[in-house]
Amino acid sequence: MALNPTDLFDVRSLLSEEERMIQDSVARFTDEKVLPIIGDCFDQGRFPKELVPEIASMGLLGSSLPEEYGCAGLNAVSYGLICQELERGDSGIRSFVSVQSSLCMYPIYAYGSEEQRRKYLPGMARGEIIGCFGLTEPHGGSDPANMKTVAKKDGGDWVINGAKMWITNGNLADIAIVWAQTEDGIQGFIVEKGTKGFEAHEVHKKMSLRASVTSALYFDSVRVPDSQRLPNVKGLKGPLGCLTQARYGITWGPIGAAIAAYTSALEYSKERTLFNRPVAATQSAQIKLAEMARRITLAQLLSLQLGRLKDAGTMQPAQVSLAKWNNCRMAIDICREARDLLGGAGITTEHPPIRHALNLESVITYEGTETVHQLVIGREVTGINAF
Ligand code: TGC
Ligand code: FAD
Repeated sequence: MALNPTDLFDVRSLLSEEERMIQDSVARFTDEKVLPIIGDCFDQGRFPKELVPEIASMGLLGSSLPEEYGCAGLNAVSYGLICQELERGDSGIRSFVSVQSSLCMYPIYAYGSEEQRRKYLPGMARGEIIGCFGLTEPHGGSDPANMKTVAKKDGGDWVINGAKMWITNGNLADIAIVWAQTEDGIQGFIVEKGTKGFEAHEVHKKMSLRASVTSALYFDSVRVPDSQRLPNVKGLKGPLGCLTQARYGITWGPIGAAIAAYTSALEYSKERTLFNRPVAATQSAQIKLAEMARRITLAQLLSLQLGRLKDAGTMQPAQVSLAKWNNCRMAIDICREARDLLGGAGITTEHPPIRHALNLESVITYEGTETVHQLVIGREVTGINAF
């Protein structure tokens, strides 16, 4: 029996029936709603906000959080499959879901008060309240411990001053999870849109993640009551704990981007006839396609095992770093190679490889650059901190 070219090791057989159903329904959404419009969205630099209600109604926002907050209560593998199928459409759509779920709903759930959970989570699950996450600052995102944004206690309030850079969803968001230095270490605050002194400015001229909103956030003596502070965490482990959640999903997402580019190159090279035979009949094209299939297979198995560890409660941040590094590198290499196999046709957004390759320039950079993740693994195996 012929093997499935996009699942050579039948990884799907390792999924539960519920996980397969979730994957299929998100795959259908991507095929029917995302793929027909996404090339134009990318050209126009437009995030397709009109898709948010359906994304929410499918239970894809905060999908791993409990049902009592209006969420779907799915396992980690299901969240991964959601990310994979969304990113087969576009990294910008997956980014929207990652930020909302792992970087905004997760900290409210994990570090927030019960009152904050009830106030925000159900509306966020319905897509009525959109969040963004402000950690990175203009002077250097890889070293968030060197944070310049400060929050000072003033009576029962906090006054926040500083700036955040490259913030996904910034201009779309109704609330921002903002990390600031305090006398007690780094703390998180929920800052609502419209709070005096808080502004978001969209970043333009992007050549990557064009179907996603990216912004700079400014805080000029922004006053929030203590009830907007996340009370249950202090220190860098707060934001880094959120990053572990988001990075986990990002290990899966690029598999989807790679599958989209590989499938496109496979089909194109079978149809394109040069020197009296299909490009796919040449040894060099077959080696390229085989290499893509090999690397996708390894990434699928890596993320699935990572998901099983997460569901078992034993996943370690260094394991997430290895998978984020491996899978982003795998996907960007495949998308560039697939672009090459399409020749000139590969340079337009009529075909997906170049859009995915450009998007992956962001994905390999955000949530910790490739170098940062390599150094995390270096630290793990040597026991020596090179940062
Ligand atoms: P370090 O001394 O290693 O750790 C400080 C404290 O944090 C704990 N910790 C973690 N906790 C949970 N998850 C992790 N991944 C953790 N890594 C560390 C650690 O145990 C310690 O806790 P405690 O209790 O001892 O205080 O901190 P460091 O300053 O040496 O930093 C290490 C480094 C470089 C790895 C870290 O700063 C880092 O990861 N830098 C990269 C920053 C980054 O990834 N930024 C991402 C911003 S958000 C984003 O990009 C969103 S894009 C979203 C989208 O659109 O999809
Ligand atoms: P820098 O930290 O200045 O790094 C510059 C270079 O130095 C990189 O090549 C890096 O690998 C290298 N480097 C760093 N440390 C070392 C070292 N020790 N040794 C050797 N080389 C090193 N952030 C948020 O907080 N929220 C968001 O929603 C968000 N969304 C984003 C969306 C997009 C489209 C992009 C592009 C970024 C987003 N980010 C977000 C920011 C992202 O997390 C940062 O860009 C990333 O962490 C890197 O920070 P930086 O851009 O300041 O680069």
